[in-house]
Amino acid sequence: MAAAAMLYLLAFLLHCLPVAMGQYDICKSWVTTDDGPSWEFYACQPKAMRMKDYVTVRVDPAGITCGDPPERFCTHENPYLCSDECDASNPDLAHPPKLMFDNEDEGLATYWQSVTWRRYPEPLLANITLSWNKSIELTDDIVITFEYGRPTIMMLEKSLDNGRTWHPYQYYADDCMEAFSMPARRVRDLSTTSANRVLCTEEYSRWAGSKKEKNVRFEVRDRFAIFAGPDLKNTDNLYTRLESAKGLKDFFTITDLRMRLLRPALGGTYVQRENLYKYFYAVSNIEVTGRCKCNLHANLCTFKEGSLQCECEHNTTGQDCGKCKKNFRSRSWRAGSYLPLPNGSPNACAAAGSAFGNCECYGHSNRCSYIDFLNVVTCVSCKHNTRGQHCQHCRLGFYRNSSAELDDENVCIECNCNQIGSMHDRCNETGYCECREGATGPKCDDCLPNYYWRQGCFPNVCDDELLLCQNGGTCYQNQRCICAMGFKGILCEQSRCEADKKDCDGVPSLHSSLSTLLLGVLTLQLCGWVDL
Ligand SMILES: *[C@@H]1O[C@H](CO)[C@@H](O)[C@H](O)[C@H]1NC(C)=O
Ligand SMILES: *[C@@H]1O[C@H](CO)[C@@H](O)[C@H](O)[C@H]1NC(C)=O
Ligand SMILES: *[C@@H]1O[C@H](CO)[C@@H](O)[C@H](O)[C@H]1NC(C)=O
Ligand SMILES: *[C@@H]1O[C@H](CO)[C@@H](O)[C@H](O)[C@H]1NC(C)=O
Ligand SMILES: *[C@@H]1O[C@H](CO)[C@@H](O)[C@H](O)[C@H]1NC(C)=O
Ligand SMILES: [Ca+2]
Repeated sequence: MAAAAMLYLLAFLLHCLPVAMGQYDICKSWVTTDDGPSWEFYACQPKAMRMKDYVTVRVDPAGITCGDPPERFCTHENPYLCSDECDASNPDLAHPPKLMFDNEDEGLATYWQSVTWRRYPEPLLANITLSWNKSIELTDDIVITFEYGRPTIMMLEKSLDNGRTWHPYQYYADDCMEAFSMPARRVRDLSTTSANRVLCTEEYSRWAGSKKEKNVRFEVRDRFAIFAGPDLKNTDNLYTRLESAKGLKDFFTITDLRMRLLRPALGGTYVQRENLYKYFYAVSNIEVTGRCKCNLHANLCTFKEGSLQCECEHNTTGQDCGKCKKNFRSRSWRAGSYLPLPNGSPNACAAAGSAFGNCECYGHSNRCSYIDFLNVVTCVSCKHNTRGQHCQHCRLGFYRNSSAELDDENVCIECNCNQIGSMHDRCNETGYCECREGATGPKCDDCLPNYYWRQGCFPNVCDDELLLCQNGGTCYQNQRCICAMGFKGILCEQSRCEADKKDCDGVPSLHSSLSTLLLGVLTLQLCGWVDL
């Protein structure tokens, strides 16, 4: 909360400073032109922040944190003095995950610690997952500080969709070929076309003494330096590249980070089975520096109800200012742009009926056209399956989504009428299609009672009620009777008259019903066996 107040103060101060002070710091300013005073708008972004203050953390698997039950451990420097203790129930000896994000007093490292590798040779694996529930653009290196030695193998993964999907971000190993079958590379050696390459580095995994080298980095600065020069002075070129190189901005954008710790520090030698108390992970700090992604529509980002949120300007709204405010949707939403330098383009949302003729298109079109002979302005090329002067109707074959507003991308739902069962592919306002004879259901993909489905609905030939198969025949899928030996006809109502006349004579006597008798007689007559 104090941080939020600070930000407000900072932003307030910035408003009083001239534009030239920082790049993209302010979203608008009150300027006086020949036409009088008015607002001028600019692309803007929030200040970079220490993101560890807003993170939620999860450590997996359950039971990986040391101290429950209490256990002893020792260090690579002092491998035979295993007197250190981790005890979750004693605040002085506990090492919970939150100690990766605290503010440390000078010289006193506080850290999360894992259990020791007592299950060797089963691998000692741990995941540390950081979630912000907000997209963040990295502006500086991610620095992970390990006490008692850095892992010999680990990898960094990131998510851009709040943890639904994950992607490798960087691989770390003392031997990249052996661990990941990847050649070792250094970020410093990347070029302008490979600045967003995912690589394996050996720089942070070799044993160098646990006190000397504690940090594992994800190098954001070195990647920026490819465009902005070694001292990061040429920010114009960096911003130009971020805007124009496909996928580059997204590469530095995250909502979640995951450290997959795959093998602990070994102290520069092989695993010594007789002393497994010195193998474990201990992380004292995770520094993530970045800014809220607000699509260049906000210069403030505040911590509200447990999550970071952009304070959107330019009449945009949403956590990332990712859409236009209600009544400001006369053209499609667009992110602001760093270009042209130095102030960028705000790409603000426009009110219906302003600046844009008088034509509301509910955000489904960003072009209007004047039709001279009708004297109307009409939206051109309505998207999202809409049509009409204001893109206010659904295209044929679509119907209105009753739970969506007119300016929602999902406003029109496809009818999806069954091609065979329905008359055409249009449907009514509730999505019901018009069915052919015998078909039913909203999409006409079912049959009415007494009809069966076979490339469309056909009336039953036989069933268990009115259209019974006769003479011991059985009804096959309502499509035909399978007749007993000696009978034929749609309902097996006819006797097969074969050479032996006795067979035919026998038929009527087997059945008592009059109708059967008559049918039998009829059949016999047709066959020419009986002269009436
Ligand atoms: C760590 O996360 C990965 C997915 O990113 C998963 O496959 C793996 O099982 C997890 N490991 C542990 C120890 O939870
Ligand atoms: C994530 O942020 C959104 C928008 O601020 C909020 O509605 C939601 O409750 C948050 N989810 C969690 C798990 O914090
Ligand atoms: C946003 O809408 C307000 C009216 O509510 C208007 O005064 C302001 O100029 C608009 N801002 C932009 C960037 O269009
Ligand atoms: C209807 O609109 C709502 C709101 O946008 C959306 O969540 C839902 O998926 C839409 N329904 C269909 C069937 O597309
Ligand atoms: C659409 O058709 C179905 C089935 O014929 C009917 O129940 C429904 O009332 C119709 N909806 C409208 C809005 O006409
Ligand atoms: Ca700490």
